[in-house]
Amino acid sequence: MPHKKISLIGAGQIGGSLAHLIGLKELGDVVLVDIVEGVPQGKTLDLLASRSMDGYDVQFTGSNDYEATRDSDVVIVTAGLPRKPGMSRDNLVDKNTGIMKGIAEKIRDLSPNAFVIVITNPLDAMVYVMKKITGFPKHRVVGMAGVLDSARFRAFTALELGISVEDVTAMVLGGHGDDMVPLVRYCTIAGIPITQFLSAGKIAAIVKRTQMAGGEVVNLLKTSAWVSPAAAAIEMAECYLKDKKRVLPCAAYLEGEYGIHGYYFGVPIVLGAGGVERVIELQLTDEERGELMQSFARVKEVVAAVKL
Ligand code: TXD
Repeated sequence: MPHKKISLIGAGQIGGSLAHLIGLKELGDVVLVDIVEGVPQGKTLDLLASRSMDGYDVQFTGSNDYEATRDSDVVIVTAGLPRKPGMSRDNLVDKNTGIMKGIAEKIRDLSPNAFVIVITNPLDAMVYVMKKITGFPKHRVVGMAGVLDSARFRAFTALELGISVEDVTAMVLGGHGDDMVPLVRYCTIAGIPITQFLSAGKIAAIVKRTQMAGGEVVNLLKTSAWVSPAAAAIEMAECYLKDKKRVLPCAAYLEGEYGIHGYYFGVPIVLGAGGVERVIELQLTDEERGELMQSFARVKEVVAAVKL
């Protein structure tokens, strides 16, 4: 069986981690593309050398020419400017929209059958740009945010309780912004509701820390996180490549679900070989729905700033 071809547009912090994880999991051959000369080529050489120690055989190619991505099965996009301290994700919309449009045209022309995962911020707007410019069907363009945000909620809960993160489940929906919505009712420890372990105050503190977790890292690192975003996107890519049909929170294109039409928004989906195979509509309380609509209002504002 020939290896799948996975192209990574953006060979920066997240791009490099994506490439290494793809190798370790032997998900496919990797093409790294960046505008900075030497970066994809240098990271490729480094990755090629790691194969014998990590015991995997995939090919890595680094290029500044998108031609190297032709006929990709999966394309993961991190190209764009990350946040600096004091910047909101929305501050990136103008610059990253221009970058995303150019990339989307290349993906449309070179890999018309690819499954595309967008990571670049502001995520809900950038994945929207990707779909509009490529013209790909909604099941083949998805945004990575909720898997990372839910992982952060799980990490903070596990730390608070001194338990394995493996037994914590969480569902963080909505836009990838400070008003994202951790649905506490759907967060459990080994199936037991989190409310049986933590007070309302402690849970509220974890919700707040989750919502601000991206900025917490930026303030410390002076740039965005990269290990956990890469791990989240690879979890999604693996679902597609191995037809795992997992239920994950992702930015999916809605056409009436949750009362939303024509936008990307973080919702639970079934992710398999058909891409976004299904959007799952949860039964929500009025309070939960209100929080989600508040988050959606923010998404609409950011998308309104996009000039296609
Ligand atoms: O959960 C999420 N979705 C977020 C996303 C989590 C963390 C980071 N988030 C965003 O991902 C972040 O705000 C940025 O918008 C992207 C990428 O973050 P990263 O930390 O990887 O940024 P880098 O290290 O600056 O890498 C971006 C690379 C860099 O090497 C540029 O030279 C390259 O993108 N770049 C391009 N490559 C190809 N083509 C074009 N046009 C281009 N423009 C820039």
